[in-house]
Amino acid sequence: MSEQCGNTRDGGTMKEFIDLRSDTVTQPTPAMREAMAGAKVGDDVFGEDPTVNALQEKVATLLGKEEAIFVPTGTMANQLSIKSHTQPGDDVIIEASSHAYNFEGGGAGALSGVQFYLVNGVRGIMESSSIEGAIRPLDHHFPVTKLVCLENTHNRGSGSVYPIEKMRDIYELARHRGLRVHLDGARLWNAAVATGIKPHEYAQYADSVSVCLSKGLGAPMGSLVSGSKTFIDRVHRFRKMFGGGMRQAGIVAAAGIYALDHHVNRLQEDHQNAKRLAMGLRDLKGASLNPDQVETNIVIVDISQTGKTASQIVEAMKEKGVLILATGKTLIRLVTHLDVTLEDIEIALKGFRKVLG
Ligand code: TLP
Repeated sequence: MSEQCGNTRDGGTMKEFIDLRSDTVTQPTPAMREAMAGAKVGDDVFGEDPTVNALQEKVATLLGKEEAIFVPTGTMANQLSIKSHTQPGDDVIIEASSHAYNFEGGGAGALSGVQFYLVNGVRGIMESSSIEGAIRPLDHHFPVTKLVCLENTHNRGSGSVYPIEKMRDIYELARHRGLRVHLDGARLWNAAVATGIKPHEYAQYADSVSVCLSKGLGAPMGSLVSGSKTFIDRVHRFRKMFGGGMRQAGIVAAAGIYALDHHVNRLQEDHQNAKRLAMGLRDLKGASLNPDQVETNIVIVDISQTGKTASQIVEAMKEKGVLILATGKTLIRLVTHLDVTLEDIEIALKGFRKVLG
């Protein structure tokens, strides 16, 4: 049973846990549920769901792309993009701690028959020179390098933002060498809010961009892939093949439209809460992190100085009513979101003081 708890955003009911495991854990707000209940729907496999169509147009416009297509998850969005850009046997250059390489069940090998060429980045950010070194020579012994995958913000890089100049350099290199670029923009909204750089400005340096509605934006599900009309046509075909063609999906697309209209600017609040959390943790003896490196809503802390494992800290914090995630033997991850208030952060810090301090 939890010892501490905080207030919910919509009316002061006490919550059992402050959940900092991920920004995927949010509950749809009452207004979002209302938008979902009132959505006009149709069969999206026939292209007849007006709400899905409206969402797709909205996201294509926000990203400055010809078209966008609605899919159930960020994983499917990334995997469809990889499938649509490549042939079996191709090489895909990707950063070693990226989501599509580590956390998508080996999908790229299983579904697209490609292999990854790993490049080490700094907090997930790669240099164009490292990518250049990873491109295979044109020789029949080698796989064909076809695609470069970027992630902005970078999950395991503690929500780091890709500097736009680095994205531009990588995109120019890719064009010069005949490669395509896919951007995993599951949290591109966070990058845009943190920097003031518009999503379409980032998206211009990628041939395809996947974005999620179910992370910081707080929708219950849904992601989109955007790109050229020809590319999205290919994705459409593979979406059916992968089993992602949905029917009256407007019910959930409505949550996405609501989230884009109401929950983007407020991400700033999540970033401020993450910063506060990082500053509070820095002052504790057992925690090692640099708050300057917390640019958005993800805080990664090394707790090796406590002499305990991350799993032990996770259990001890649960006793204090705070849920966190172990992302390594001595690493924990904390993510701020729509259902976490500044008051919750202070309560969480109180718990950490007892557990780490
Ligand atoms: N990330 C989840 C977990 O899978 C780790 C999380 O809690 O952070 N790209 C990035 C950068 C992501 O962080 C995630 C989800 C995805 C893609 C996949 O999205 P979903 O969960 O919708 O398949």
